[in-house]
Amino acid sequence: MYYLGFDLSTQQLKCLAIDEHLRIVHSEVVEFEKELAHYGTRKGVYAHDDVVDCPVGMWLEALDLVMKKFVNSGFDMGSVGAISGSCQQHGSVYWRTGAEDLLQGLTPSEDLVKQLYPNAFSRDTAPNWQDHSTKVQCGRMEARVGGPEELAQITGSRAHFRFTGPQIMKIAEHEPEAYADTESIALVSSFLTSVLCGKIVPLEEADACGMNLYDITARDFSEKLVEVVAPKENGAEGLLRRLGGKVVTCDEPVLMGPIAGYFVDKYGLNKNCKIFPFTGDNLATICSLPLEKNDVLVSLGTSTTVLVITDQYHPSPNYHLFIHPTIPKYYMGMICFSNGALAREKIRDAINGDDSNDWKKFNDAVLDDSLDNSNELGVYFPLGEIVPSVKAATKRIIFDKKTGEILEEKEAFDDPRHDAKNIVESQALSSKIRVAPLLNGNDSAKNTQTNSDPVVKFDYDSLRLSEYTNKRPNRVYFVGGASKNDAIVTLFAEVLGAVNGNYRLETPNSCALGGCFKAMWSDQYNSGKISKSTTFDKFLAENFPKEDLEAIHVDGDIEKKWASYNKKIVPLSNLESKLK
Ligand code: XUL
Repeated sequence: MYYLGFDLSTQQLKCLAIDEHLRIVHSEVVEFEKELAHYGTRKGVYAHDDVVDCPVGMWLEALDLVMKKFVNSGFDMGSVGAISGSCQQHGSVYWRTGAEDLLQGLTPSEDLVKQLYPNAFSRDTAPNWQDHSTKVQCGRMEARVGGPEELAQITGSRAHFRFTGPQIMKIAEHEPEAYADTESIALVSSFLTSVLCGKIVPLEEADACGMNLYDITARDFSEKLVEVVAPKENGAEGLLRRLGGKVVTCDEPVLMGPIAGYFVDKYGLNKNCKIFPFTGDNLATICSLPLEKNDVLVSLGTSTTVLVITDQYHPSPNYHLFIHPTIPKYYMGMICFSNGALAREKIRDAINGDDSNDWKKFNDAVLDDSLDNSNELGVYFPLGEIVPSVKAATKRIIFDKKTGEILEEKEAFDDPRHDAKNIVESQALSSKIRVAPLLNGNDSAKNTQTNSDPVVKFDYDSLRLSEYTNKRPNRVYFVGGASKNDAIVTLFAEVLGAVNGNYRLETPNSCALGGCFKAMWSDQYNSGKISKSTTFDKFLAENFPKEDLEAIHVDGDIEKKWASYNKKIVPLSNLESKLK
């Protein structure tokens, strides 16, 4: 038996197949700009000023094309047991009245695009997550509930341009005819699930948390927010109806249906092949790894993204909380920093004094124990930062090791090698601090509790210092370009201080793979092949091919190092309070 996982991202549609040992056995991809060039997208989107959107027809063509590639490769389509997948988040697809009939009447003699596009849609395009044309709408949503903190409390995020609620508000207002002609609004994830099922299926709950409309604690759409998006006189009930009323929850895997006859007749898929709800790409990423509560995934790309598995609902306007796509009562925290590799590269180049791009000197400095930076701290934000929410700035300080007070601000450290150590340290420290309120206290860290326990302020939180020093991740997983750099990853691991180890791995396929794993677990759970007590995390803990994970060795006395980095928390709070 095989399991398929799709990943409909901005630039491509990928499909992976795994076998029952969770090994990838086949993969196909369709690159939008290259292979579907007649849509004229650049990197998969149309961008005009602050509006960024994607043609829905291109996605339909890509689905047929990727299926054809699978068949042409000789892959045994009849042995696929179940399908799930991952899609770019926040985008919305507008099904026109009568779309369901078109979906149910699909015939294998024509391709999807011919049968559905544009007839099945009241808009040709779906807003893309890079769109930033909804400032006015975001303002209204926050104002309706009392501000960004209140909106984050309800929906897990403050208002964001790309989130679906503000996007729908704009469309309802600017395109009233298209809106009136819309029977059902899908997220990209529920759109693709619907096409595969040949019927319109509900939104998936975890991905619905990326809309600014879903009340995470009440686990229902927020009436207030639905009303602000489509005011009563304009059809708030109509919006709820268009959203399908209820989402499909993530408490248990819910079968969305067997695959549509179209795919059976055309590509030889088994008529019993099951479709399970697709989710958002970041949510699928956490399904691609054996992540448990308090585990943290650090993606060291151009920017740094930190994902955390938590049972603590502690929202903040500075990050996002989503319902976990596969584990009941858990959430996924997503912290997106804007500064990452770019900022480190600037310092690397300054130390090298040339543009060789060589990391040797930078890395030597990062790992140099004789380079004493115990009373130094630096923040390096060549781009405006999201967390903390401040303008572009670089600041270096010398602080009092006893009190954490800032003694001196410096234009430069005497030796630029200090910047190398300080940037990696402060980037990691910032991650550690933002993750802490989402972690459970950890007994093994109790001995580091200090007698004086001052209140420290970060972002919207004023918490006791011990709230930061007593919280350690269970495991930390590193992915992304800079995770290959031993020096950077080792220092990050030291500062984050995981209790049960640090790992790194290459994840070119993580979103699609998360879809495969979800499909396999859902199928086995639903068919009784595994017991109902085999939750998704247990399933992966037992079955994940562990040889794919590389353990990161952290030298020396971890507890001592952990304690020394904790001494920088108060000074960092003082330093951040000076940024605007
Ligand atoms: C997440 C986000 C992006 C897209 C990329 O909030 O907007 O990561 O999901 O596809």
